[in-house]
Amino acid sequence: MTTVIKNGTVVTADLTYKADVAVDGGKIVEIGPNLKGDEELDATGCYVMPGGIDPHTHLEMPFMGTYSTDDFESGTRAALAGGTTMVVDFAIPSPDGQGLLDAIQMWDNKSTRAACDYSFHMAITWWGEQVFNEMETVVKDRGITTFKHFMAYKGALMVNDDELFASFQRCGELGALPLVHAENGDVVADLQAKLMAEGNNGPEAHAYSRPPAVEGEAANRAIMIADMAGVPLYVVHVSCEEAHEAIRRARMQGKRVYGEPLIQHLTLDEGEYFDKDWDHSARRVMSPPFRNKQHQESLWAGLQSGSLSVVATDHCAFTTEQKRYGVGDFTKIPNGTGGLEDRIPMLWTYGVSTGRLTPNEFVAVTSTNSAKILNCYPKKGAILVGADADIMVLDPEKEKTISAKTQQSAIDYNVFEGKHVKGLPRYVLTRGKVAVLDGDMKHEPGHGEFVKREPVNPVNKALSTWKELTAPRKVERTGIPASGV
Ligand code: DUC
Ligand code: ZN
Ligand code: ZN
Ligand code: ZN
Repeated sequence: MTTVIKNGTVVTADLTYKADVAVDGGKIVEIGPNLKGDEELDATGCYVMPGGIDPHTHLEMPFMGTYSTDDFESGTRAALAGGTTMVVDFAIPSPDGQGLLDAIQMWDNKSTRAACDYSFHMAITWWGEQVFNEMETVVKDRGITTFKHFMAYKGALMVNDDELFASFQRCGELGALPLVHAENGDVVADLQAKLMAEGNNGPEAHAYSRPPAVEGEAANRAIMIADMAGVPLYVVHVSCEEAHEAIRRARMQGKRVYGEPLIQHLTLDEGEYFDKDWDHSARRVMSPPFRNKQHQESLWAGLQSGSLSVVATDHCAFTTEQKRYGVGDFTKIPNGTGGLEDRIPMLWTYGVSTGRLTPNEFVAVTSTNSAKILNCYPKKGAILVGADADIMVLDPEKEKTISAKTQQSAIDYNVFEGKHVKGLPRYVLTRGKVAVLDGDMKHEPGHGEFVKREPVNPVNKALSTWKELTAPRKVERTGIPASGV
């Protein structure tokens, strides 16, 4: 059966043109004028775009004494409702020595009810020979080519510099890409203890315990360690100028470093933590925390200029009841916010409608760039014959006010509550299956498939160090030089 999306304007990361798009067997089979199909979807006045890819989610994640409430079923339902057709979640081994393959098995079990396609990043939460060896199987047999490292969450998920350097080098050998959660976990732990000792136990103290310098220091450190290991680097949830500045500088030096801001940091600021009731602030506790307006401007500038590459959500949704585990001790508030359903309409409203981003740039940062960096392009992130028919038809005139009452997520609030958005999906197709039809959910739990990825990444070095790389110097120690040096 052929489905044709008719009369729309195709918008990709680099082109805008009028065409119909025909879909069959889960793939795009034809793009052109006046196509005929068994089923026709009218896209008059709409943009036909690659479905969104969210490169950073935590569905049913065991974390801080509980599990994030949106699982692969409600999480991918929320994704599809908001025009996202692929999520990349994190398989996280328990740091007490769980094997990588064991953890993947757990995430395989969690993801059976996914309604859209998905892939995994692998987290490195401890280091040893078993991890070193299993990384090869993870890359070659499981098609997981990205490894995440937490530089924060001391005593839990955090890894130290020796472990970072060892793992980054292993990534280099395997053609894999390391990711970092860049925050200095030692400094955070110390600031948390001081704030608690002073009686600052409310959610606003969460923001004070993780200032921008904590993030900037870790981003710089990770970039330098990646350079020494000769691997590219992907910095997740870049929230502030200090981390962005490190990424910008690295890229200017020829290093392949990618930065990922979140829709939350782009559109919500630190005011959410102050002079608000406990529940309001605690619901917005995530790491890194929301920042002030200057940091937000830095992130928007990065998307415009290309120094930041993709927009994600870090979707990690906890109910109000779960957030209340931290009453009297902000360090026990489960860290995380939702955003899967809202990322695309929020970015369109605050990014494209304001003139900050062009529609093509919007497609690049919501979909195509992730597919390229994570190496699943053009299966994903493309409107091309042969690509998976993951398609979002965006109606720029359709509007709504975001509310927990109408959301797909399983939690009881929404951090964007009350925001008016204009630019919503009219249709969403996941591998050819219509999952959203004029606002009605037609998704099918279990339809989602795992997306395998191939290793590819090139050696990464600052331009200034390429010489050493191509012609290693052998230093002969023949005594003290007669002059100079
Ligand atoms: N930050 C969060 O807020 N939640 C999940 C993990 C993380 O790093
Ligand atoms: Zn993180
Ligand atoms: Zn995360
Ligand atoms: Zn199906």
